[in-house]
Amino acid sequence: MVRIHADTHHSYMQKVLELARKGEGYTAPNPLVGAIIVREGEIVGQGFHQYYGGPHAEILALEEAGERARGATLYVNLEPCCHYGKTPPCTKKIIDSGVKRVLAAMFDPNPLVAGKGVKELQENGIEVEVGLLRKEAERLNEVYIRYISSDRPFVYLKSALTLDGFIATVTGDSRWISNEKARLFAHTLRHKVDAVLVGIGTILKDDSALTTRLPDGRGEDSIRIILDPELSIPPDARVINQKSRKRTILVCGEDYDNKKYQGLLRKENLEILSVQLNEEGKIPLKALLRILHKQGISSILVEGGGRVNYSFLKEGLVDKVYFFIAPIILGGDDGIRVFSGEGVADIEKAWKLRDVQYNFFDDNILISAYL
Ligand code: AOF
Ligand code: ZN
Repeated sequence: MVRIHADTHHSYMQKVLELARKGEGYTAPNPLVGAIIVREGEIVGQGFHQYYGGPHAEILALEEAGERARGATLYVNLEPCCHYGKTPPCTKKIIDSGVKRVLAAMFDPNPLVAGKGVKELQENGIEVEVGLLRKEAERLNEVYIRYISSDRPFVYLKSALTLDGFIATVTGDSRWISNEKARLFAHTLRHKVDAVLVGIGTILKDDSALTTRLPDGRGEDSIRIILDPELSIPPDARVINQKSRKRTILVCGEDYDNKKYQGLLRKENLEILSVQLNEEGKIPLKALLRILHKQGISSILVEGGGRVNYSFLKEGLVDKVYFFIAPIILGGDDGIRVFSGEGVADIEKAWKLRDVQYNFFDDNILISAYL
């Protein structure tokens, strides 16, 4: 028997995670999955899940390996599936291939799989181990895990701040706080998520298009969601008039202005979602997220403004934040705060972030963290 050093297992699984990441922006609401088949120290097959509804990573790797899969080890970042979805179960293909051993980074939280995939492999004489680089694998699929095991999408919140914590001046001017490199990164976030969400204030102020703009036309647009309780969007706003493969969802209260509603309905690619407003006349966020989850939206990027940001924070609906801090000072008390509203009185009650990371984009700092 060839003994494989633990470091080697790690580096294969690392490669699996890198492969999986290539599907970012294309597989949702399905997971990011990579697979490698190793036989006597040689990679004989590899694959990753490339797009929603497409072949699973394991299948692509097995196809490449062919007969060489016999007696080999399969490395995969998610427990192989054992159910019929858009594609047939991977477990069956793995068993038929003659693979001897499967190393999976994590169990699949999908209730249709959840341990049953591993069990089936074991019952067919395949040696299975789960847990190698589990933490990294869970991070990679944080969106999928949230989506499949709760009733709301994974929520990212992104903002560009001055050194004194403002997202705009008192007049609402916010162009540009962060530098170009930081803004480019922000567009990769839009590519990554299923939907971006802003309040109507941001549209009225900036006339944002909310599309994904990366060099050479790369990157997918995401669905654009605008919280507009009183349906006050101007009919010529860019966000509801541009060409995009993805739709725009306007969320408003039930007693909208009917004439305007009818006019807007005629716009291509625009969907109006009316919901019962809460006592404060605001869109009930939890209920909205449930509706979006039902529509298959697995991740959302909240991009402000200050009041929308704070509502998400207060209701405990933010999973991860990205703050770009620019070395700019506005001064004074009157600018627009990133979380605008009445804050907490004691430090003890403050929101505390964990797993904080710092990245530098020239003179801008990106702080990313979980709540
Ligand atoms: C993927 N890609 O590489 C793996 C997945 O409808 P289906 O057939 O594509 O099945 C989706 C489920 O399959 C998904 O929720 C997860 O449980 C499992 N594994 N999915 O899209 C893959 N390995
Ligand atoms: Zn599968």
